[in-house]
Amino acid sequence: MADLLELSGENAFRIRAYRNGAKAIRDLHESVAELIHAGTDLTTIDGIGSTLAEKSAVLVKSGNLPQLDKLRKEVPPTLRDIMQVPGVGAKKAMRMFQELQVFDLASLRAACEAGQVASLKGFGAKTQQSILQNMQIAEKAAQRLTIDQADLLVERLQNYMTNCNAVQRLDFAGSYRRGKETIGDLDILVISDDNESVMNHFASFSSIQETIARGDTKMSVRVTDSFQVDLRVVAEKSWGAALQYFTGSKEHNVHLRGLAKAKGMKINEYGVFDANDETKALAGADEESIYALVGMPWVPPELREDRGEFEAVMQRRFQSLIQLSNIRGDLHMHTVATDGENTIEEMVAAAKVRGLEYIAITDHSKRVSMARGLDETRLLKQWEEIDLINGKSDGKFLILKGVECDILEDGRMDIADGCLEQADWVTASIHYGQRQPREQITQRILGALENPCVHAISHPTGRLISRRDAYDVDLSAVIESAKTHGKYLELNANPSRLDLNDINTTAAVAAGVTIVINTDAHAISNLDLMKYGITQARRAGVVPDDVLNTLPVGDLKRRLGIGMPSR
Ligand code: DGT
Ligand code: CA
Ligand code: CA
Ligand code: ZN
Repeated sequence: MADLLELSGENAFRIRAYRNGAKAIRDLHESVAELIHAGTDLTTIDGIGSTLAEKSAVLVKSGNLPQLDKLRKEVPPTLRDIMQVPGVGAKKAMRMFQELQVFDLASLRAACEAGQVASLKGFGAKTQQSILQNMQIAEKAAQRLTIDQADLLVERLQNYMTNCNAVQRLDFAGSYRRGKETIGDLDILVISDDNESVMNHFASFSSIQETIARGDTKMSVRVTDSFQVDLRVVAEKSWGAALQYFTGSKEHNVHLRGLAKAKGMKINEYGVFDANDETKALAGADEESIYALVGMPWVPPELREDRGEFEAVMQRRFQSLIQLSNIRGDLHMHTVATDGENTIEEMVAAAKVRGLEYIAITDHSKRVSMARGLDETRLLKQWEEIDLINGKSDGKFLILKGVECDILEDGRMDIADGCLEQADWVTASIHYGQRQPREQITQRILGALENPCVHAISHPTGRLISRRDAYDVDLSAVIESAKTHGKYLELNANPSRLDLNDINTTAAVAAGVTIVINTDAHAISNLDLMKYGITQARRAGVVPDDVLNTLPVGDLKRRLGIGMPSR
């Protein structure tokens, strides 16, 4: 509302009142909606006057605010993105809207490239040039890093920061610690009694482009490609409280603070305090004691999303969430026969180095012609080769004869059943016809699940993180059918897929479906992507028993009927 008021030329005093009010509500230690429902007088909160209190109540109770709706009609809300471009304020944004119909970043770029902005009175070629340059910053800042991209930066920062003698302890909090699939900014937390030295050291990190803000205990910078990194320095006695607070999520913290309040305590980033005597710290040095005070076990960061972690049922899983060391095999990977970079033998050697007991070779089927997908003849030949390699081994490692078989646009399987029957492991995928209507895509996947030759569905929703949405599929029908037919659903560990996602994985496991976590490796180094699948599985509350490839090789053979005469 403040942004829209500013765009519409409202006076500065009123705009500031809304900005201050928004900040006051954002910083509250409880949900403003709950306060309003409980009949609390919001004007007792610093920064909220009677007008704001009244409007907040209307917004919370009815779900909308007439004044806001009216403003949204007068001023396109996307103008706010334009205001984020350094050097473009509300006045410039509004003039470009009125005179050039520029209403978002894309139309701003087009207007600049057509030279229209330069010809506006009071703008000129120089302004237009600087807008174009600064736009890239605004566009990139809006992007989130995938978890593997974040890891590259984390590793460099970790090495660099631990070189500073004043740093006693360091950890990464925020969405990174929660293992979210994308990261908006990095939050570094440091223990030190010499804030100045830590911040000076941080300021000299080679990739820093700009310092956004610097205070006594915190500092925000932009590094290469406009990514933001926040640093906070805390005292040892507040470490746990700060780590807990800055790990979030905000929703988790709001819930936790509510529980503390009901027990007469107050939690903030410095510690847990007696609500009646805030000089009395009850805990703060470690996270465990904070959770213990509200009567709950320590919550693994991956689960801190206020999606059930406060319930006893979920808490029983906390102690036994899946870990990378539980994984015994990998049932989806490619070789030089199609679009992989390594041979079967090379994949086997790399898998052994990583402590695996079995892998499935699942090259593409012929429909994926770009990857030189295998037809029946080439598949059978590859399986003969696998038999040979298995025959020569000491029996401790098993290669499953597999295939990633396309589900064709018309629902048929790309490989004939007579051939599929001879495989140890068939995982079915959709790569073509992803834009078909919901009904059709769902039927294709259900058809594959009903085929007795098929064991699993790979990357079941087809999404590519930040690049392509999931296809339109009735996933509950897929989960139900997988359960009925005893089939497996994949959690593809590739950080640009992570498909199933956390929420869908929870749904599959809750329905009693066993999942399989695979790397879909196209090169030996990709076998290391398994850890991202594990993180996503932990976010879904998954324990080893929920996952097929935690089984030792003997159990896996029995489960899949490998080497049994009847198959
Ligand atoms: P991101 O960076 O968008 O991927 O997500 P987060 O969760 O890392 O969010 P971020 O970096 O804004 O803040 C880190 C954590 O700090 C967040 O999860 C909870 C806490 N936090 C930050 N700002 C606030 C705030 O204004 N109010 C509350 N209650 N918590 C906050
Ligand atoms: Ca963050
Ligand atoms: Ca942050
Ligand atoms: Zn694949």
